[in-house]
Amino acid sequence: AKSPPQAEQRAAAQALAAAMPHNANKALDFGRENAVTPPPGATVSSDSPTASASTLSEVNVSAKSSHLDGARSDASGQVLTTNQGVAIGDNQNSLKAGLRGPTLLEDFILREKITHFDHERIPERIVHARGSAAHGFFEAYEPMTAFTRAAPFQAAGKITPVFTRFSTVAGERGSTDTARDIRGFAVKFYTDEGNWDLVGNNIPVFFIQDAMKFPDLVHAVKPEPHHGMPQAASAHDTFWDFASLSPETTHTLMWVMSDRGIPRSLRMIQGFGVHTYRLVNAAGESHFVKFHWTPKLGTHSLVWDEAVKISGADSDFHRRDLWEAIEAGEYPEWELGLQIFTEAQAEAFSFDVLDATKLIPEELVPVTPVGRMVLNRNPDNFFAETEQVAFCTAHVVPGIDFSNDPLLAGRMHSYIDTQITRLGGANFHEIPINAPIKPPQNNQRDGLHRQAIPRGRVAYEPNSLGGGCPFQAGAAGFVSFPQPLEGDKLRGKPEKFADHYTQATLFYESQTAIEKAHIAGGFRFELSKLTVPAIRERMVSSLVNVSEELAATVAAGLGIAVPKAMPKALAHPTAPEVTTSAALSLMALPGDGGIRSRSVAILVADGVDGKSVATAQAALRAAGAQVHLIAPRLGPVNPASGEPFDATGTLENSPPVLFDGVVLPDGAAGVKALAALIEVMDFISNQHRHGKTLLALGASKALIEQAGASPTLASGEADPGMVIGAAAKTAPAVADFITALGRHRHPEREAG
Ligand code: HDE
Repeated sequence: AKSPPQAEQRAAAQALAAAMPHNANKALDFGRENAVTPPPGATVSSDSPTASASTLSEVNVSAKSSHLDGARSDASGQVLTTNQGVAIGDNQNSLKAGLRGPTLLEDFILREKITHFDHERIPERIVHARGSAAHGFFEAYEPMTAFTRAAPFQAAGKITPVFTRFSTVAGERGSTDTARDIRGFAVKFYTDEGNWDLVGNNIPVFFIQDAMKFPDLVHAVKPEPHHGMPQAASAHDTFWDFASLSPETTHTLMWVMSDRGIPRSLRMIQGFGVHTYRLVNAAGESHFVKFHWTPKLGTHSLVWDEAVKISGADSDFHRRDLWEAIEAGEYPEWELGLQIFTEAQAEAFSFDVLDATKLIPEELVPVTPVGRMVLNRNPDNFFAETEQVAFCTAHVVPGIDFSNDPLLAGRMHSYIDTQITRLGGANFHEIPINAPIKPPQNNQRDGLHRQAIPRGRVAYEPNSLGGGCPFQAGAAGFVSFPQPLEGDKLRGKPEKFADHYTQATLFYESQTAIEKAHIAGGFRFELSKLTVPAIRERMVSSLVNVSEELAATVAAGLGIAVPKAMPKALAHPTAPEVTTSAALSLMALPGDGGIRSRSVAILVADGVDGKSVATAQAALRAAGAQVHLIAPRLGPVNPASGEPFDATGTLENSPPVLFDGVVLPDGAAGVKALAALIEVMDFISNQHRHGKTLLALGASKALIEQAGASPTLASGEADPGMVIGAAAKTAPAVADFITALGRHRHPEREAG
């Protein structure tokens, strides 16, 4: 039973949680001392089309959030019970005949507890098993009524709650976050007119053109079936065997081998709907559309050596980054943009818009920004929300419709079908995270785990006994776009689908020199892992059709001669409209040059100059970075003068790959202590090697020298990512460091 003090405690805890929608302690790590917002006054409901809130965290009180309230359970102040609600007296000991005697079958409390435990696991997703998700909202900039009647786009400022899940594709549920892979980017919009799922990826094209090939693709990339290796990796024979025999994969291979395959953060990836969809307006007119999500923080990636080491240091690297940023009130944000085009435009393109291995260069159809998505609330429970959320491309609302893309067609079937096994029956739409805001009304009945209790004796339509209810909505409901069709029933592909290389070349030629080098490095690494040389050679012969330069670089890295070009399926493809497109480079979206939410280590030991630590820490926090004081051991650090301060991490538990930059403070004694440690040398040389930003203050310049990290580039120019500050000039040096860190990385170092 609830005692009054417990009830009071609970009320106080709830009031506190409402007053501080994000975690104030975490916010401090991100330099947000003053960012705690007052308790929200107004609530935002899906019924108020132009709802506005004065802070982003207020929008947390969204229609979906309150809709989920009924399903939330909170144990504070409550007594422990069985699943039947019976209070449990002793949760430590099973029921026995004598203290040393046998345990009794009668012990229903033990049996219930163990039985439930035995059934805790559900099948993981066949692909995209590893994922991380958050709640948030979509806000439309302007009404898009000329193009679509879809609820989220009907008014400027209109708020629609969303739940967004990011994922890797190949790895199992517990696999590492920084594997080289595509990232899933799936958004569930809880619109006023039902749920709309935009189930996309961080790469705008896909490996294959027809759903018929999907099981083969997935079987090829998953761990090889005889020995179950490798985990979360495409660097093995079966994947490249399939890929090299299916040249339609080439364009997407280029993207995955680029730095897009190893993002720095899920908050720094683009998202794409991939397929051509349709927008349909209230008059029933249709336009084709491609969906683009653009991250406010810009697009940033890891380098391969770093990604590999992060896998060991923190295999939850992306999940933790997303969670902690949201906890701190550092809400990630994306702009939604649309490429809208007509059927006539599509006819004229050199490629087929129904082919998911092709993109539409922005030079042909610009991306129109239409709204923003902010993720501002972490899930309450990983399993209930992130694991049980069920996306499906067929979940659309009036105003959104499909194209004839044959890959999309297969997805329409697959997603619902797979949930029936994964979530144990046809009623998965009733799981709170999947339920639309307006409760569904229809005559579907029964099935495993049914939650709703439909009333009355009518479960059919048409009916008179139920007054004809629920009744059809007619034109107000979903009406499929009446696209005229013609043609014979047959298996095959349109001709332009056979052009497998033009856009792979477009992508490669649109990259900067350093990105091209990384693409070659990606292919070199993956192909070097193969045990069958013929597959290696076949793949390189395909790359010759993309770029002779690329094929030659990869071949040299593999120690083989450049093979003859693979014969093309289409000898004379239509000439492309553009041969380079700036938007295809990761450099096209550098972000705002700020360092908000970047992670910086200050290496400290007894005897460092406390003032230089404090100055750097304060300036970095003021700029929004997370600052970590990394020492040889935990506990207090005694600076040369002034008060001791606590280390927040150790050289052992916080390796260099977890940080975007490092600060080495002044202080002769401290520098001497750090100089004696191999971990410090390793820290500096890894940061240097991975293109990170380094700051050496005063005496610590010696550490940089000892670690062999040169302040000059091979070209003889000063390294823009290496800031050496003279003693007593800490503040300007830290300011330079902050500017340099805003570049994210200094790849020019790789030239030598
Ligand atoms: Fe998926 N995909 N897919 N896919 N996909 C699944 O659905 C499938 C494709 C994507 O966070 C599965 O619920 C087929 C393209 C994401 O829960 C499954 C084909 C794109 C997610 C499935 C494709 C995607 C999935 C596995 C080719 C980018 C994770 C579990 C015809 C536009 C969603 C599940 C989440 C998940 C089938 C191709 C994105 C088996 C048959 C192209 C982001 O149904």
